[in-house]
Amino acid sequence: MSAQDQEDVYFSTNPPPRHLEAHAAQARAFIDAHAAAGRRVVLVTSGGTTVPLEKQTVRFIDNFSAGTRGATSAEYFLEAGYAVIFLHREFSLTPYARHFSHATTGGFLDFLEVGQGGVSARPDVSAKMADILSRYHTARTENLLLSIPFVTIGDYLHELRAISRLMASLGPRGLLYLAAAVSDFFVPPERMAEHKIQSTDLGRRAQEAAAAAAGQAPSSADSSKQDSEEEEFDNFDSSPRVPRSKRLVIDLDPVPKLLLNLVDGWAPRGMVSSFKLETDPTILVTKARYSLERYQHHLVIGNLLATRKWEVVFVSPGREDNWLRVKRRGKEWTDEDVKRLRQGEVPKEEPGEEIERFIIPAVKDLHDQHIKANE
Ligand code: PAZ
Repeated sequence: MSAQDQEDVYFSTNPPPRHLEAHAAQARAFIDAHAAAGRRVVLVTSGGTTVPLEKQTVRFIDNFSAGTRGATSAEYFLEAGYAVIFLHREFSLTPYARHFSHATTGGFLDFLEVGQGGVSARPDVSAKMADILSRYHTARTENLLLSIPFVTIGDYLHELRAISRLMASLGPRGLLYLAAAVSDFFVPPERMAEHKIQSTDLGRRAQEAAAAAAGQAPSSADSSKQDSEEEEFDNFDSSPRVPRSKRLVIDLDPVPKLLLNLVDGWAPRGMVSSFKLETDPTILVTKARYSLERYQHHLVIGNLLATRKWEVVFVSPGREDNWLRVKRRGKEWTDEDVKRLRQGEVPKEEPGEEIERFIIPAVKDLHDQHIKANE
């Protein structure tokens, strides 16, 4: 099937999120305003997508990402003069609020106190809060930050396509910075149970009886349990400890790889940079380069789960791999330290600074070159 056919099938069979049209209208107004002002716009995607197991979703599979990379990057892009569309997983980290909403030292209420003049920031955090608040207010009052939420993989792909197509009007001045952790597998709607999947026979039988009374066949997610009720033998597992009838076997389809469609069709003149997350250090660069060649975009930023706040590698066409690393608190990196880091060994202390402080200027530099070559 061609990439276009895959796109058509996916989007015609997976329903759009409820607010897609409203979000697209907001994004259009935002992009038009900044294009008229000659400002660059970046679409930052952030957080993990979910894969619902039921239409009325109680359970879902999630992708790892707190949203730190995306939210932090958004702040540095704003500092670098970009207007930012922040397409993020609902309730994940957001720019500016992240400093207080998910601090390891407490929740946001822990930063406040009640005095005679009402509620105020705790004196020890007040200067930091004033600085962050002032940057947040500038972003809001100057309309430089548009936040759009998603939850599921379907929401994400619909929103990504709609916003990327709008970004096309920016030509090379549009930048797509895809940091979200996107599911590779999903349950297609025709195989998804309507209701909460039952874990007991009682629940399943009640569901089947209700479906029979309504003249409906049970959904495939429910009926797979029927045949297997007496079945102790299992096709997938040669020594099952629990009969198949008692397990939940989830059958997932691959999510179509739509990055090629984005690069070729949705925003063909913009600069597209994606992230590649791996846990095995021996394959990181190879996988990043493979992704670059397969999707023909402009930059892949590779990172290891364990060391992602310490080091990333820029892989881009015609250039040497470029490793960016944060400074250590009160120490220099030795060759041996770097070797261990690159093997995925995490230093004991926290990073001395945010690695996005280095990532964003380096991306901007490549974006400058992209604009120069394509305008
Ligand atoms: O949000 P976070 O800071 O916890 O994690 C960021 C990340 C590791 C999800 C991101 O840097 C990344 O690699 N995104 C792409 C993931 C992927 O390969 O699908």
